Parts: sequence; C-alpha cells; structure tokens
Amino acid sequence: MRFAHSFGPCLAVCTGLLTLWAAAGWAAHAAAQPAAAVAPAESPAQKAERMKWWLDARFGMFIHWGPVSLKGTEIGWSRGREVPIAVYDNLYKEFNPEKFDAREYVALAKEAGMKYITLTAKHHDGFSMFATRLSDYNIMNTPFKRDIARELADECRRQGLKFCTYYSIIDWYHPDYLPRGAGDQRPAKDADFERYCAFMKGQLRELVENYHPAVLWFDGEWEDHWTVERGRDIYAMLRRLDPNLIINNRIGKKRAFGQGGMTPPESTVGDFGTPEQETGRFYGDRITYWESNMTICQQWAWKPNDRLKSLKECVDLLVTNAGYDGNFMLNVGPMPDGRIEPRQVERLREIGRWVKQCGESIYGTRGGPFKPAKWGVSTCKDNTIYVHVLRWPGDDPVVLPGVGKKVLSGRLLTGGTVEVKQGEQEIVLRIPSASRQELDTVIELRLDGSAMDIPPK
Ligand code: FHN
Repeated sequence: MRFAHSFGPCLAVCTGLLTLWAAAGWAAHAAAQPAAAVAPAESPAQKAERMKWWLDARFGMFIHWGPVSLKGTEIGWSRGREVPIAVYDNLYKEFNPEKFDAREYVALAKEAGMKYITLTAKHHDGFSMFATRLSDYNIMNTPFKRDIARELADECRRQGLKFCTYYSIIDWYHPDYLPRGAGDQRPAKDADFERYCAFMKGQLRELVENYHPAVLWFDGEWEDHWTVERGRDIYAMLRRLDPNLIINNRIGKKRAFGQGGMTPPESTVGDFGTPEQETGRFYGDRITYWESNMTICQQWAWKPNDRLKSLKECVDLLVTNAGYDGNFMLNVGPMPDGRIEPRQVERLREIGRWVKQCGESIYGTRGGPFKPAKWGVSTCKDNTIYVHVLRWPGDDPVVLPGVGKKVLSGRLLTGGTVEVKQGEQEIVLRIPSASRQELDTVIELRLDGSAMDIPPK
C-alpha cells in the first residue's frame, strides 16, 4: 500500500479510512443525484457575452506537467510503454519541483502576451496536480507537498490572468476506469465505471468550488465507455455550479479530427472546438468558436533536447489562428525541478516582444474579412482591418478584394511605408522591401465604417 511507507502505519490507516469514507460518502451522494442535470438556458447572445473575455484574449498558455517529467517521456502515453507501470505510478514519490515559482510562471505567460493559463490538473495517468480529497495519488503526497494548482490559481488572480484547468476523462490509474491502459493486467471485471464517473464528478466539483477555473478543458473522451449523455450530464452539472464557466467540446464525443476539431452537431456538447496540433477552419460565421492547442516543442510533457519551434513558427501560428478566427493555446512542459526550460522561456519572451508591437492586431479581433490566402490572413476590430503578410508574393503588391467601404488610411504597425490604392473592386498594397518584416508585416487599414459587418471575402 502506497500510504504505508510515507506516513507511518496508524496515520496510513486513518487517512485510508478517511479517503474511503469521503469516496463512499461522495459515491452515495452521486448515486442520490437526480437524472442528468440540465444546463442553464442561454441564448446565442448570452453565450457570446459569457465567452467575450475568452474570444478577446485569443492567446493562452497550456501546461502539461506531472511526476512523469522525471523521466522526460510523454505524459500518460509512456505509462506501460517506455516506462513500466510500477515505475511510472511511483514517480510521484521522487517528484519535488523545488524551483517551481508560480509568480515566475504567470509573469512569463504575461510577458509572452498570454491572457490565460491552462494547467493539467489530471492527465490520463490519473495523477492530480491539486489537493484532492478523493485520491491519495496527488501532489500533496509527494516530497513537494505544495498545491501547484492552488499557487497558480492564486497567482493568476494576482496578476490578472485567467486560471483554467485541464481534466482527463481517461484515468489509467483509477481502479474503476475502463478500458485499462497499456500493459495494465488488472482484470476489467473489478472495475465499476459508474463509480469512476462519481469519482470524476467529485473531483470536478472540487476543482470548480476550490480553484474557480474560468475554463474546464476536458480531454480523453474518445474511448467507448464515455458517451455524449455522460458529457451532457457533466456539462450541465458544471454550468449549474458556475454559470460563467466555459467548457470545451471534449466533454462530448467524436471531435472531428482534421475538421478543426469541431464536433459534429449530433454530438455537440461544450462551448468551443479544439483542433490539436493544427489550425482550425475559417468558418466566417463569428459564432463557431474554437481554440487550437499546440506544443512549443514536439512532446506535451518536458523532453530533453526536444525540437523547439522557431519564433517565426510561433508567431505564424498565433497570427494564422487569429486570422482563421480562433484562439491559440501554446503548450510548455516544465522540468522536474520546477523550472520552465530556459530556451522555452527565451522563445516566449521573444513572442512577447512581437506581441508588444503588434498585439492590437490580435486581441479583441475576429478573423477576416479577407479569407486566409497565400500571402497570409486578416483580422478586424471596429473600423479597422489588419492585413498580416506572413509570406510575400515575390515583389508583387498584395491585392485584396474590395470591401464596399472607403479606406481612410493605411499604416504599418511595424513602421516603414505602405502605399494603399483603392479601386472599385480591389485594394492594392505596395510595401518596399525595406519595410517588410520576416515575422509578419502588419498593415492597419482604417475604414469609414465598421469592418465587422463586411461579409467574408
Ligand atoms: O492524449 C492527449 C495528449 O497527451 C495531450 O494532452 C493532447 C492535448 O490536446 N490531447 C490528447 C491527444 O488528443
């Protein structure tokens, strides 16, 4: 028994009994729950209002972290593969990220221009990075004994960022979760998936009531035991707990890979789509919300010498996702000592320097009105269109379709000169090579009316 060697036999028995009592208490409570809860009714306008901060934010930090970082292998997936289960499930006994400083994490995200942080509160490996009463497999039972989720949540509030939590439906550690993970010989007959769902509801209630995440970012919905009905029930339960909560589409089923992660209507549960390691689609309807999540390296969790994306790649992804009318969440994998790897820190600071200069062309904007094109994308806000030239069409000018409004002025956010010629059917932009930027040449076009009601072009 895990408890035996860390806290002494009598304490272990008491704590074990306490956890069992709590879990049994909760299971009884869950079983007594009425049939599927119903989410608070909400009009599209009310939904848009609830999601406004998120839509305006456009850019967030994803953090995939846990005891697995001691191995430098992939979180969840390396369990029972590169790392034998008995080794993986005991890594927490050595996990002591003493250099972890929530102030530094949040300040770094802020410096990079990120407006929210999503922490893996529990990934597929079942380890809880928060002080849960419902499982002893959590951060408080490590040598570190500090509640990382708590410290990040409090620091986000202090520095004005939104704290969000990732929660995996898959839990290859939990005795009641099915199907078993790779290499796991425990017989399925011993598992009670209903009891797992009650446990999951209990942990979700703890997260919402104790950490007040602004977004609950679900994952691991693709296995057969999980159903749309279960997703709807939990979505409703959570929205009743916190009506302002935003929940992604992975609480449902069958996100359509390659379709920008957008869930088909018949199994739509949740507030936004989640394209992964790819940009979402340009819907141009301004009501289809999605957020692309990608790694700053290749692996989600930390891996020594993992290939780091270039500054150009990172800025391209931020701008392209905004131009396709979506949010972008860039993932970092902290090291086992608690630091974010210095080269990842440097990359984020570089992104922050670009955002400092051109952030107005991202925050609070929507994608369009010019559809994504060979040369790049556009974003718009109020009477302004931002043209983002990410790839130059040789020496030729950038030719844009007419917008039916008069361009009053053109300006480069990155300095230099731009010549804007507006004809009946087109707008032609000429920028001398000296004024072109390798990262992104951003042209601000001020119109004599709103840019927001121009149909996609
Ligand atoms: O299996 C996970 C993976 O580890 C990571 O968490 C990503 C993040 O979007 N989601 C799953 C794969 O779809």
